[in-house]
Amino acid sequence: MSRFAEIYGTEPDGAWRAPGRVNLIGEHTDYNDGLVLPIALPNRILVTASARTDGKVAVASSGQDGVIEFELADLAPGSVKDWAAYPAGAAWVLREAGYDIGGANLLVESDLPSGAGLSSSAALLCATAVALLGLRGLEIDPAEVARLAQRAENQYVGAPVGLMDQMASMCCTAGHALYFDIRAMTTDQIPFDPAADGLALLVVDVKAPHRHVDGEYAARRKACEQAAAELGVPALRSVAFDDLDDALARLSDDVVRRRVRHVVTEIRRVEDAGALMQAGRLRDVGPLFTASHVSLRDDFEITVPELDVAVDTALAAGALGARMTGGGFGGCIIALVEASATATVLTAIEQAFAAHSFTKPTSLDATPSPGASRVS
Ligand code: GAF
Repeated sequence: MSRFAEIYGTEPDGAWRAPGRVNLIGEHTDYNDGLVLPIALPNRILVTASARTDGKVAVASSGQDGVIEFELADLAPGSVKDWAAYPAGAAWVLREAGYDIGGANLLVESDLPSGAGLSSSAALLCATAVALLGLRGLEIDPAEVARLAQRAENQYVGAPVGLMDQMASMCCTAGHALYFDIRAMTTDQIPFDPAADGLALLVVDVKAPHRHVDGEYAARRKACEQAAAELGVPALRSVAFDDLDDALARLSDDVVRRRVRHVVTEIRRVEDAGALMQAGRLRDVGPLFTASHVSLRDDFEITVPELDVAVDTALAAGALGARMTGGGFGGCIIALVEASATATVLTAIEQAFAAHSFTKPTSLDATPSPGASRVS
């Protein structure tokens, strides 16, 4: 008997997956109406589901004991806590948006490491949303699902995240990076196949305990919004790279000035990286990764020693470029390396971590993978 049938006493009607992501470049730019360039990972959240008609949703997780059940009609922001807040938030937002989702039994499984900054929260929201819609035969624009998932995370869970992770989970395609312009709400699929150029993209989970992540993320977002207000623009995207010095001179606070410098230069780096990748010059993207890390470390101040040691060691061992990826304060680094240097760089990072008495890092398969879909 399947695990689903053991829990719910019935076979599922289907299963839906939504992947995690790694962002190549464009960090903390999404909530500034900027540009991002993520890929989806092979690792995903899988939601197996059967329909119910009694207005109730039950959720179970292969990683947790027990079943949590709630009435759709009773859902209100924050009404379900802990991990089940994400599936509850997906159900809440679909209902708010007017979708008749009836009720469901859900089983959540994951091979996405949580706490590694690979966006397992967005993947859980997206996988639940496509499952709840799919059970009713409803197919809506993937970008719309992403927007709804972001709304659920902002309003139901209470995390002030941008739109990158949900868009990556919904809209990425195999073999491509997603060049997403948040202000224009346009996407381009840029071919991304490091192996074809004799290269490899390493993703290393530095296993750093997340420290104050939520509060620090909200503080960075607030500083950016305050700066935009001070400069009289709707979002920092409106500050042109060529006008950066003028804009910085108009800001009174040195910390805010550095936050702005990160955002404006990072948006320019995404433009440059996208153009280089389109031109087939992937090797030349390496220095942009490194410049992004320096900016995140010195101007945005969201790195931790594990991230800095991993990046510095990768570069010293011959990486073409390396940077922290994701929200910061832990998570993963990415490094662009000659394929032949993969083992050398990974070993160097492991040795450096041992020398610093850091937890042993792990590496992940970074094959650019497709966005959310029904699997059975
Ligand atoms: C987190 C957020 F969820 C994203 O929206 C984005 O801001 C990212 O941090 C930083 O680029 O993953």
